[in-house]
Amino acid sequence: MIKNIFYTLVIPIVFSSCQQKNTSPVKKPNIIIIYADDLGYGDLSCYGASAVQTTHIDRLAAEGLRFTNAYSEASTCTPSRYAMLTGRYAFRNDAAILPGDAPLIIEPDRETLASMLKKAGYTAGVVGKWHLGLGNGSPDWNADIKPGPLEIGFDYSFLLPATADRVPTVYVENSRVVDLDHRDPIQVDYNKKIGKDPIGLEHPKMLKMAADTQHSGTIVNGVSRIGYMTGGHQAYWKDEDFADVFTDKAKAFIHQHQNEPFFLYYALPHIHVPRMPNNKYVGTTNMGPRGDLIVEMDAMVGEIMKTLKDLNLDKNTFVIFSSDNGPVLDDGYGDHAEELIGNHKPAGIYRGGKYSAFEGGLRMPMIVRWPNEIQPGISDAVINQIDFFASLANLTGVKIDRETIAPDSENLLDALTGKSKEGRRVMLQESFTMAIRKENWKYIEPVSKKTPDWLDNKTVETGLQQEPQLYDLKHDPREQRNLAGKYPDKVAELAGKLKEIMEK
Ligand code: NG6
Ligand code: CA
Repeated sequence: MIKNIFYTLVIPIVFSSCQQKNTSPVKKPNIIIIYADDLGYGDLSCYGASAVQTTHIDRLAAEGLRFTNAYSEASTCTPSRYAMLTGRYAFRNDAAILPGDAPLIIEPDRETLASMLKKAGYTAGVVGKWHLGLGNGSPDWNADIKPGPLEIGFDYSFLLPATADRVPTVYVENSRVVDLDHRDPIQVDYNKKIGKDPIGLEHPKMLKMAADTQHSGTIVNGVSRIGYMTGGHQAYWKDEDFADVFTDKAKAFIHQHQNEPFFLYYALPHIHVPRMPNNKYVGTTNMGPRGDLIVEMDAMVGEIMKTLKDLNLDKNTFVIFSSDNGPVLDDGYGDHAEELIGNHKPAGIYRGGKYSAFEGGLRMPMIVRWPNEIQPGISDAVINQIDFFASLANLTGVKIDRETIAPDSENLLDALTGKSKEGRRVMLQESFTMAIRKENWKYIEPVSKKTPDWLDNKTVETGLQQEPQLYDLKHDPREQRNLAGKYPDKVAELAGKLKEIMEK
């Protein structure tokens, strides 16, 4: 474990503002981060959507604090998650979208949200999409898969190892594949076909949904995936069951730990591709699977809130709802997301989406609810998910050595709980380039190539340009007017600040 960590289990100072009359410290809140996948700023009705109704999340917003300037650290999944769990910018680790057989990228001696909260007496669990790698090299899926969440602070894990569109298509509970028949061992390969299982490229007629070349590997549940696998057939998941399976696991964790402070990182696979809602939700919107999955996801949030209420935990549970990166329509499968979008604006007024350096890729829906401490309302404080670490350390009274632990996380507890409108002044943003937001100014670093090859034939606006870009987010939140030519001094200042932070 990292040295120089000083902490205390008693938290009277932090909770002085909410102490009861007898001055005994208030019970630590449970903490739940509900983290959606590829859900955009405009995808919820409480953020202005009308083509989909998200009643449970809207209730969360009505009873909590809804943010308008909240950010994921990156416009893709792995870096956003790395940064949120470690409080460290992901570029420092070179974190990028991982294949499904990548090793764990969080170093075992690095403090995580889970290991930090354990020092305050929390039991930590993760249920859902992981995508931070597992094991040391390419994991042996037939043995103990270590290191994983349990080696970096979690007490329990139930995972979809990478993404639903990547093999292996099996659940991993703690260190083991669930329901694995050892007579049918799993092998995974990201370079070449292995075994006899059909692949999308050779058997397109077997597919429920058309797929692009990158998603034309092994067919599981009628859907071809990225990568190849053989074996493990009994352990295959069924995508349409995700909502029920993850809801059961999350509820079980809450039930089991209802009498102690717990931290649950609930990483929903929704609404990432392949989009395959359960029959209960098919047709609940006119937008096809992408819209229907939003409704399914909303119901999953409702289930968690109901569980908290039933157990009388909802007043003292700090629930954070957000997403890992902006929205995308065509992400490799023929699910008609583009044709059926109608007037719906997945990124709200913002430009770009998933993979983009523009705001649509990074500005996230974010709602917090903790009735004991948070007044309902709307906040425009700038806050990044990377700041959860230092803020929650402050909340729970864990002292962290800022040189080594969560070095890029800012303690914004007052902003997070609505007691202050003051958020971050400076923030880096990652995509296929780097950007920096300082107050209302945003600078995007130029790059030599406009898109990675695999995005060439997609309608994704990456925001990558060969020229520097400078936007005034206050007067031009849609990033339409590049002011780099007009304000070279501002460009130099922000480029300098970006470099300084990156070299720190
Ligand atoms: C991309 C995949 C995309 C998605 C993404 C990760 C291709 C063409 N596209 O490489 O489908 O899986 O990785 O998404 O392979 S994320 O939300 O986990 O970052
Ligand atoms: Ca994502």
